[in-house]
Amino acid sequence: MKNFRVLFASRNRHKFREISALLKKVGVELVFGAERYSLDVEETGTSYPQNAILKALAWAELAGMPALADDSGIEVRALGWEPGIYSSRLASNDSLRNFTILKKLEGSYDRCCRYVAAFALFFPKDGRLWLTEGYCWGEIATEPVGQCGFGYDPIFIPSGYKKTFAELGDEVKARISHRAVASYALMDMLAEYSMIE
Ligand code: ITT
Repeated sequence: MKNFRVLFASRNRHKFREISALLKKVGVELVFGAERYSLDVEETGTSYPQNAILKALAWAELAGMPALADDSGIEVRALGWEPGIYSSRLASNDSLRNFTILKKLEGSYDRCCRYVAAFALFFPKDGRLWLTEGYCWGEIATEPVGQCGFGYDPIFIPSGYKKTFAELGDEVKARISHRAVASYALMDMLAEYSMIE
């Protein structure tokens, strides 16, 4: 498969690390957008794909190269699947966001949740836009545990495991996370693309 460079349309370095490692295997060299440009795209969409498209288009226009955006979040069943697309806006930092979820779930037996990620890859040269999505089901822990990962990882226990993503570490997350699943679909599309280009 031929190698090519894609701008990662994001200011989140954790996401960048995870997706770079996943897509490196298929010859994609991701360039971290925030390291090159200063851009804050207002997320006015009402769904993950809509917000991912807004980000991919804006960064691709700025950089004049293909741009990949990730819009993601956590959805908690007992909270009516909130915070969802508002996950990064729930509170001002990661520990407060985790605390907010734990507080809202105090005394609740239903701890079911899922991570969702939507990817948008936009090619400004020919206007092609690819969308993929990934889910990862799990449960909300009773307290934050672990040092790995970022965001909600200290309170997210993926289905089939007894530890949080922050305890399980990069290797497990790279196989089963919402971002990994969205990447698998994108890898198939990229493989096809490099065959016809
Ligand atoms: P960009 O929009 O610049 O990419 P962001 O952090 O604002 O960065 P989102 O708007 O997509 O990204 O918000 C996603 C939020 O969902 C993120 O801030 C985390 O709090 C949470 N999240 C998403 N994926 C996660 C993961 O793998 N582990 C932990 N938390 C995650």
